Amino acid sequence: MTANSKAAIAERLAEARERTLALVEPLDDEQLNTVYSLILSPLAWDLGHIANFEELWLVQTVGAREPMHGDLGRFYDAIENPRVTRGELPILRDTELRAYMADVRERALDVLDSVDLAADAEDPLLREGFVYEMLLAHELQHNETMLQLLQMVDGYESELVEDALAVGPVAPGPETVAIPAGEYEIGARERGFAYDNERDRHPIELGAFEIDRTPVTNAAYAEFIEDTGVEAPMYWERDGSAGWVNAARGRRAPIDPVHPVIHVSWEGADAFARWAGKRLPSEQEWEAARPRLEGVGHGWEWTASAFLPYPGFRAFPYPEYSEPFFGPEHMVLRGSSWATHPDVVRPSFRNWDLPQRRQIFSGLRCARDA
Ligand code: AVJ
Ligand code: FE
Repeated sequence: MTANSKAAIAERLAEARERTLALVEPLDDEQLNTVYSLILSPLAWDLGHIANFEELWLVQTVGAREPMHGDLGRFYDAIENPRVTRGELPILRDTELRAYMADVRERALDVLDSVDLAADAEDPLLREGFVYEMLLAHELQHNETMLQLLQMVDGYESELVEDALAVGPVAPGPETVAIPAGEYEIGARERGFAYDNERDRHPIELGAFEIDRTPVTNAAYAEFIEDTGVEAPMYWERDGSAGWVNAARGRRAPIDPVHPVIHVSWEGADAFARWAGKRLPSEQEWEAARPRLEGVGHGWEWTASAFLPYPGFRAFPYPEYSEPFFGPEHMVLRGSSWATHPDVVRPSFRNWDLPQRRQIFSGLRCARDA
């Protein structure tokens, strides 16, 4: 790799950090330390965790340097510290937190100067800049987690949120696309950054199925709720007699009937699909159909698939990203949401969460056997 691409990496790291800091810019230190939800971290934890993850990989692992704050890292370990405990931890806060983020970045850029990122580099972490891609993805993914929390902050306003939420309506047109039975390739290709859970790319057999060209809209979900009494999406509140408003960020904004529904649990998504006489697609069906789907990108889409390893799965570079979550208790979401940075999005990307969760920007589309 050339000096040019090192410059490109440094530039992208700077852009991700700008985005992270822009998200919290409207908040004061007290708000950063507030526990708004027991299923989400206080923002100060996310910020320190982003920097600590960077120190761990780009400074300690790649640069062979000692940690700057002794064993501080154990408080930012996501597995050791479940979200419900994160408000109480002796993590960095306020001025110290900001200084740590800046110091880590300075060291990481210093190390970047001296590493070999060639395609034939000896260390697989460095080959084609893998570890830097991982770092970027990690910070940008935490931006989305932060945006989940920011929906709970009354009065939170940000241009970034306004712009990203300004989606068009779900386009009218033919309702479903037919996908023929056959063999399809699933998973990430050999080259390019992907997480361990997206490999190995492998063939699968699918029966013929139909999948909705567009995701389920707010109007359709509202009709389903009225008909069944199923729990409304998170942040929906009754508006007078019949309608609903969206109370995210402490505001009461109209819900646009033609926009894709979000903040739906897997349980709600699955119930909707059955109510509509259909079912959720499997994640393999979703990936096979991906080139023919519209409306992808406003909300993650729940699938019928539990989060399981692909054949030949090997944890890389650290087991805690995927392995502890494999099993029937986590369901896969595909696509991306308005809060997902484009650099995180690819057809093979697998997201997951517990089936009752609604704080994520999650909707659905339906499928059925042909
Ligand atoms: C892929 C969104 C489920 O937030 O738990 C961030 C991403 N992993 N740091 C999560 C992640 C480690 C992960 N999800
Ligand atoms: Fe993380």
